[in-house]
Amino acid sequence: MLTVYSDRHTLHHAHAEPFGGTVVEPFECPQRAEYVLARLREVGLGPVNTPADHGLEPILRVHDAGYVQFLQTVWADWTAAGFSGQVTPSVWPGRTMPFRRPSSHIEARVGYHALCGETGIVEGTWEAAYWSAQAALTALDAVLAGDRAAFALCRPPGHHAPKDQYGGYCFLNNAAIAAQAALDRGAQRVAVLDVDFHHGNGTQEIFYDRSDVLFLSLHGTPDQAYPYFMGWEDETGSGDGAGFTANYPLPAGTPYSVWKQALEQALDRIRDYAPDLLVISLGLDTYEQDPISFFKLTAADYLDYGGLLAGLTLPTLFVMEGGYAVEDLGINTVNVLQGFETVAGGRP
Ligand code: SP5
Ligand code: ZN
Repeated sequence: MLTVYSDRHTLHHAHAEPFGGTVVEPFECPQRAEYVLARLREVGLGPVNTPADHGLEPILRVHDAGYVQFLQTVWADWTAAGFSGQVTPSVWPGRTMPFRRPSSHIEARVGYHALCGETGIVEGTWEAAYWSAQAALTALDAVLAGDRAAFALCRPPGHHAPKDQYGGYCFLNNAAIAAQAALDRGAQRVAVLDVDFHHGNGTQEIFYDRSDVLFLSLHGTPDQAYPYFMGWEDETGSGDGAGFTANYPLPAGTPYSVWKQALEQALDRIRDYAPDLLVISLGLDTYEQDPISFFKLTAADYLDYGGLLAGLTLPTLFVMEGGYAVEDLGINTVNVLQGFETVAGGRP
């Protein structure tokens, strides 16, 4: 299976993350991608290509132009205001404030575009996010050209970003950008299955009122897990999209046996939908040793469910999302891809 990877991800390296009343090293760190890259080379998964530049156009099919401009200029504006460290929101348009007009102050613009406060922005964040999205688009090229599957080793991740907000370590929604690009290039229907531990709120929001993308997410219940305010079972889509969102919230301690039942329900929904393309938002933070999550999957479980995904016999694009047990992230990620290939029968 082809992997697409850009070493420019290292340009995004936040310095600190607020966590449970203290400040810690960011969980979402450059070493994550390095471990995955090392493991897929070790097992000989397949070639590793650098992304081709598809420009801003496919990004702007999903994200607001004003938001993209914000990401491009936020670091310069932050430092011009005399600030340093990393871009950090300190104020939001509160729930009861009537939103009349945007303030042009950098602190206001940051608060306007920030979903939450744990995600730092540094000088190279935009460039890293841009090439992360290009990796998803380039891996999509391979699948549209006939490869059975391809892997976009994206960093930073994307699934928490709706059209004009960043947070949850995400800036550009790589999976959504790829799904939209597939539609723009002739696909009729795309299914996005989000197996990251966290609800894919950004992807859900982007496609919520549309029937050309079926969005499904297995995740920690909003009662107990970030992003807390979304991902309930009764969020099923609206308007034309009614019935085209499916959420499977699961409680703390969920073992693979239970997680797998939810997965099989999701796979049934995908089979009924009969999409032209399957996009997997591949987060490995369902792992039993993940430091910020609470499911109980083991390394062997990743091999198993990779095979179940292949059982759909669909062209499949894997897009890297979360996973913070860094030293085991390579094994777990590549286990999903190898489990897939064992059932799918390798390339193409
Ligand atoms: C892509 C992805 O996996 N993003 C995850 C973002 C999670 N960020 C918030 C984590 C909050 C953890 N709760 C802190 C409790 C401290 N005891
Ligand atoms: Zn996650």
